[in-house]
Amino acid sequence: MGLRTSWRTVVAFWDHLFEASELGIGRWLRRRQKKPPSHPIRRRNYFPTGESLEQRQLLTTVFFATGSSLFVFEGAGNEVLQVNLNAASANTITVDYATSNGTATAGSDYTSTSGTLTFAPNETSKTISVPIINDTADEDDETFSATLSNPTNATLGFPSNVTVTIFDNDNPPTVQFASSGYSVLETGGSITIEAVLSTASGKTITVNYATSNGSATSGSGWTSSTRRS
Ligand SMILES: [Ca+2]
Ligand SMILES: [Ca+2]
Ligand SMILES: [Ca+2]
Repeated sequence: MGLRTSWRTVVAFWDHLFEASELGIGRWLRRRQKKPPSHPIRRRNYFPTGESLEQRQLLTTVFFATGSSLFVFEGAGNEVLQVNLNAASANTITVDYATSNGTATAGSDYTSTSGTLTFAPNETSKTISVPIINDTADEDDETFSATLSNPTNATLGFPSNVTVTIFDNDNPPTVQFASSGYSVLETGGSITIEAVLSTASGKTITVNYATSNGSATSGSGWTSSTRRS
C-alpha cells in the first residue's frame, strides 16, 4: 500500500511538472487556485502547506478597504465605504453590514443602512453607500459607525468596523429682535420683546441683553433689565 501511494505521488508530481511547463508557472498556479481536485492525492498536493479546504476558506478575510476612520462633508450626498477580500476566492462569500449612531443620529444626520454583500467567485471588492443628510443647522461634527458581521466562507479582517465623521457645512445663525420697535401703554405692566434666530441651530446659543434710556428714564418710567439668555 505504501509503495502504491508513493508511486501515485510520483506520478502526481510529474503531472504537475508537465502541466506547469506547458502553461507557464503563473497560469499553472492560478489554475491550481481556482478549484481543488477531487482525487485525494492531487487534492493534498493542491494545498502545499497542508491546509484543508475549510482552513483555506478561513484564510480569506473581508474588511473595510477604506480604513477605520473616515471623514465626509455634510453636503457630499453619500459616503461610499469599500469592502474588500484579501484574495480572490473560488467560493461565494457573503458578509452582513449595518450602520449605528455615534454622536450623529440616523434619520437626521445620515440614513440608517444595512444589508448583505455577496462576493461572487473571484470578486474581491464591493461598496456600501450611506446617504448623508444635508440640513441647514449649524452643528458640531458628528460620527456614525458601520460594522461588518456574519461572514460566510471567510473571516472578518481588520478593520471590520469603521467610524465616519460628518463635517458640518452650515454657518452659525444670526440672532436679532423680531421687531425694531415696540410700544406699550403705561398701564400695561410690562412689555415682551422677542429675540429670534435666523435658523434653528444644533448648538445651544446664548446672547446677552440690556435696556438703556431713551427719552424714558430707568427707575421712573420703566425698570432696567440686564441679563444673559
Ligand atoms: Ca446634520
Ligand atoms: Ca448643511
Ligand atoms: Ca448641519
